[in-house]
Amino acid sequence: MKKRRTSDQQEAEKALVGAMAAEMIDTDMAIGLGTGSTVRHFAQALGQRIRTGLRVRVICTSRQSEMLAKQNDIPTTDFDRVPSLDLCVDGADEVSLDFDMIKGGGGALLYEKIVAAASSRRIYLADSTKLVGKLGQFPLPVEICRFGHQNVLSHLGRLARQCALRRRDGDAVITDAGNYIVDCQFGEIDQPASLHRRLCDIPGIVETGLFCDMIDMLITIKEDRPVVLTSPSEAFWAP
Ligand code: A5P
Repeated sequence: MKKRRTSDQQEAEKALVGAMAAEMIDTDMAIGLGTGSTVRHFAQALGQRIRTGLRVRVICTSRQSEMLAKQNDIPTTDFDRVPSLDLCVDGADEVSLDFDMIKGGGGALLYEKIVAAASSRRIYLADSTKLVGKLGQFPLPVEICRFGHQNVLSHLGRLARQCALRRRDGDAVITDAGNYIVDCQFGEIDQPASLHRRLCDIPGIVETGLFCDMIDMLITIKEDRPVVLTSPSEAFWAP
């Protein structure tokens, strides 16, 4: 059974996986910098290495990650100057035993997926609360175009058990790309890749938070220590 974690323990786990990822960065790498509270720890540890001589450039996946780069003295670049990345480092909302993920809790899923696709290797960081048998407890974020969103919402409403336009302080959240996010409950997701394709067939759906077959390396926590996994056959958590 999954151990209960206090928020302090969860934060400590995020710091451990973030620090381990920062140790894997070699000088002169071009890196995709993910978004979220786990990546914040990675950025802090990377910033420390940069201050002692490491040379890297990052492409950010959100305004929030641009802020992180700035706060930690991490030089940024863009796809005009660096067409492809050596690796990207990002967090996850859920990781299944099959190494599929739900991402987008922070609303950056579109840029996160673009950056992941442009990276030769992808490292994902997950504290132990993110490890699940099958995806679906965390509502699936789906990014949709604002134009005609009413139709897409009713389409999603027919497919999902529940879905809701993401709001903050009463207003619909607008992503860095200018779209809306819909959070969808599908129950347990048996076939994430086919659900992703089905959703992407709906005109107006820009991207889904299903990240399938994208993990090259998962850094997570086993028995209170950070561990590196490279294949679903190494997944150790209970379904
Ligand atoms: C951002 O849109 C997300 O995909 C994050 O990477 C994910 O939500 C993980 O966030 P935390 O590290 O804050 O849990």
